[in-house]
Amino acid sequence: MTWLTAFKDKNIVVLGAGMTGLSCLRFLHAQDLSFAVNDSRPMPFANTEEQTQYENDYPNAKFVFGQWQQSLISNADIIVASPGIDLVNEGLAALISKHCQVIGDVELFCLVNYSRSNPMNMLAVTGSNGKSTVVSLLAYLAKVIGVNAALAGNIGEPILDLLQLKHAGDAQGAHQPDTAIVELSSFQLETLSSMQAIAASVLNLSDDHLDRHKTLANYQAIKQGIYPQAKVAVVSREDQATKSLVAGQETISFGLNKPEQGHFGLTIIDHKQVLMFGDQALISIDQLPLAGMHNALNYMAALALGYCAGWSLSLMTENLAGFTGLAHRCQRVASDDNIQWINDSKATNVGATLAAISGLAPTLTGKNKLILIAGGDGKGADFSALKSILKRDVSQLITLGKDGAEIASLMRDVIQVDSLKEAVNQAKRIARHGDLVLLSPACASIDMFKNYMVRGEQFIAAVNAKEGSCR
Ligand code: UMA
Ligand code: ADP
Repeated sequence: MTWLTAFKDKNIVVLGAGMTGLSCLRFLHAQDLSFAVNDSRPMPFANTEEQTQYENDYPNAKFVFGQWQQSLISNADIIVASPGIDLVNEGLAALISKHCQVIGDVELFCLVNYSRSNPMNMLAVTGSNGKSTVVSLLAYLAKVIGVNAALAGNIGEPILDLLQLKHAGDAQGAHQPDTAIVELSSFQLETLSSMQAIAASVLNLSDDHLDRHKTLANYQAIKQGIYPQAKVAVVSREDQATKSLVAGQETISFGLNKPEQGHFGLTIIDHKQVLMFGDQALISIDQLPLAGMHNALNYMAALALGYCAGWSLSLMTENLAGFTGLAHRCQRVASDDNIQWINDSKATNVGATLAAISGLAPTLTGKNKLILIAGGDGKGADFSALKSILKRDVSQLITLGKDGAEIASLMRDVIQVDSLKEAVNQAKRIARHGDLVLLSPACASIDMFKNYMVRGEQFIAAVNAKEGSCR
């Protein structure tokens, strides 16, 4: 039975009308399937005109907005749930029949992809931090070395759109991606079971999304669910929690020490830290633009995944330096005040902020200070892991947002403010030439901003604004 036969004449309900839901809508419509789209927001579209346009363009879709429709959900044979919808906390799990198949968009992609005679290869990346950096680096390497790959998943590109690309390719004879480079969140992994990736990696693991997953053990188990769906596990020697529990699975590791044959690591040659593959020296990390040991690990993870896909290690290494990183991840903000302003707005959990501080503090010389701006929505995280590094490396902490006070309780003489602009102005007041001001919130932005990009942009705007002063 093909996936399409299994979907024909079934009650299909798509939950959520965001990026994922709309990609499902486009995909199911292209297959001539009928379905409903249910979103609890009264108006998930930009306006009523847009909604009318959708209703006209997709007559086989029934739109139900403003509440979860119980009868729709309890009568569903197949539910395609958007990753951001917490089925348990939203009370939906209790409504769903035990005969209903609950899948995510990535699972639907896999059902379709692997039923084709020439499926796309998949390289899959998860972890608490570094996912977007690693998949973007992989996509960059694929492009420069001539591999026909496309980026998808949690990075903001719904994966079903790759299949549509493939359809369009079929029709028009255009190039289709051979490889899907997929960033997977824990939310997406919860509804995924049919992936057959060439290689997959859990990059690292630290507290995140505990408001939904409740315990670190549960979050870890969900992340670990990526390995049974991959041929090779790419694991970090720096983090036991990333190791594959699949018996006998082929494994390639990466870490900050000298590697064994067939693994990636670091060693010192002529006083320089050099990336190694077994005993083969690849490149010294001072030639690479992404600084910090966390990025050395990211480079190795990307090389290991590309290597599993059969990409030339020497070509990848030659081109590593061409990737200059993503915005809002430890990015320097141009300023003419001799203060180093660093925008790490994407640090939405404790692990990312720890990596930023431990990467940047050693670069300060003499009496120069590190001033940290942190706070926002902590998603239920335990911030206590920050306590010792705050004491060791941070001279002044400025906090804001929903969980700002909790972070402030970790240290003395904290300045607590109500806005990012005020935080920057306080930093301007305190900072002296050569000091470093780091926005690395350890929290999501949604309590105060539309998203982390807007938070980062407001930080840059406040840094460039003329009010406030530095001595
Ligand atoms: N919705 C409800 N009720 C709810 C929650 C959501 O009706 O209780 C509806 C919203 O009204 C909205 C839709 O669901 O219309 C949104 O669905 P969604 O939250 O799953 O978001 P999408 O727009 O589909 O985007 C998702 C990922 N978002 C989340 O997992 C929260 C995107 O990752 C991803 O890029 C996209 O699918 C394509 O794969 C973003 C993200 O923030 C970047 N991810 C989290 C992270 O990285 O920390 C996990
Ligand atoms: P993700 O997609 O997993 O959120 P990003 O690449 O967007 O990861 O980076 C998110 C945050 O994590 C940024 O603040 C970045 O500086 C930090 N970061 C990147 N790689 C790592 C890593 N390997 N370990 C810890 N923090 C990291």
